[in-house]
Amino acid sequence: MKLKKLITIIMSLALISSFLGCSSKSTNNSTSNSNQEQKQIVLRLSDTHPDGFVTVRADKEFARLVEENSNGRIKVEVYPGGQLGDEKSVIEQVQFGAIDLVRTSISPLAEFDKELSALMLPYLYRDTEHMFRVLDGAIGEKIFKNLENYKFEGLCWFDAGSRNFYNTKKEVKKPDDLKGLKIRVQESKMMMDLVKALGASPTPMAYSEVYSALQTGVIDGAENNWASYLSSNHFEVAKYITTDEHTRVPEVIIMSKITWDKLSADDQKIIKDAAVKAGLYQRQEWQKDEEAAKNQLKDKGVKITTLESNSEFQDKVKVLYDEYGKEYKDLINEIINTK
Ligand code: GTR
Repeated sequence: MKLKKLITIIMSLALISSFLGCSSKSTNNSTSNSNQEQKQIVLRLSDTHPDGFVTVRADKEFARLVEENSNGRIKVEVYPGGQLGDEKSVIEQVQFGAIDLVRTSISPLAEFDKELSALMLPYLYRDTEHMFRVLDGAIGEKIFKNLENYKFEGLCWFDAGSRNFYNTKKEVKKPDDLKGLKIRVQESKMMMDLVKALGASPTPMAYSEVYSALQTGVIDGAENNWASYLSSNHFEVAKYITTDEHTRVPEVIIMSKITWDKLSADDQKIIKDAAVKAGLYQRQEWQKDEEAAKNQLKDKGVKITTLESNSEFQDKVKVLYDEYGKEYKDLINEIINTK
């Protein structure tokens, strides 16, 4: 009996002590886990361009600054090369919070917030400086404010130069030469209207599919800036390019409003400040890369048709100001009048 009682006591003590030990351990664990959870934030940023491209370098600069200014607490993982999907589908995922951030051209984004179309009208800006005076000022701020209604938080503006037409078939010297050509455009209504206004037939398509579509003749041409024309290797299959500079389409890093609203005001500030700095870094790098791309393309035997004047192209696309201008007349005038 005595022995049995002793065993029972010993077992009960062992059980109590193991319970206490366990619970205190698990309390410790859960406390440190929840601290950990509160502290560590991992965000995913998607970019359609490949590693090494100027936008991806700027994304990584953004990630570096965020990590540095949060003492390693906030990490931005950069996914280049469209690993998380094509631009339009990534924007959708950012909208419902499945992806936190995307660096994107505003062309596909304008499908979500129509007001952005006004920022990419053909021949709108006098030059890069004019464009950034608009975007870095009150107009850019208003645009970002409006984006919140579509569940996006605008963080910064990137440069993407101006876009030119290129094709597999022939030299294009005037809009008429584009007649009958099937030209790939971004998934954007305005880009389709622009190509139609010039007499060509637009085919919207994801960026990743353009190379093989050019190669197989599904399309005859496309349009883009110098750096993308080089990095996508489109020049290998479409070697006729014309310097018509039909539009300057700014680019952005945007965050999902769902992610943004979960962050503390301090963390929001860390992210916003880092993005603005990364934007300035990107713009400097852009100038260098754009020039280098042009030179490399010349060396690679691309046939560049340099227009002395693009006034014929300008005349043809004026109709877009009628269509889009009605709704955004004030905004467009404000842009034009920005000194
Ligand atoms: C590039 C832009 C990309 C993508 C691409 C395209 O100039 O940087 O974000 O929009 O054009 O034509 O799809």
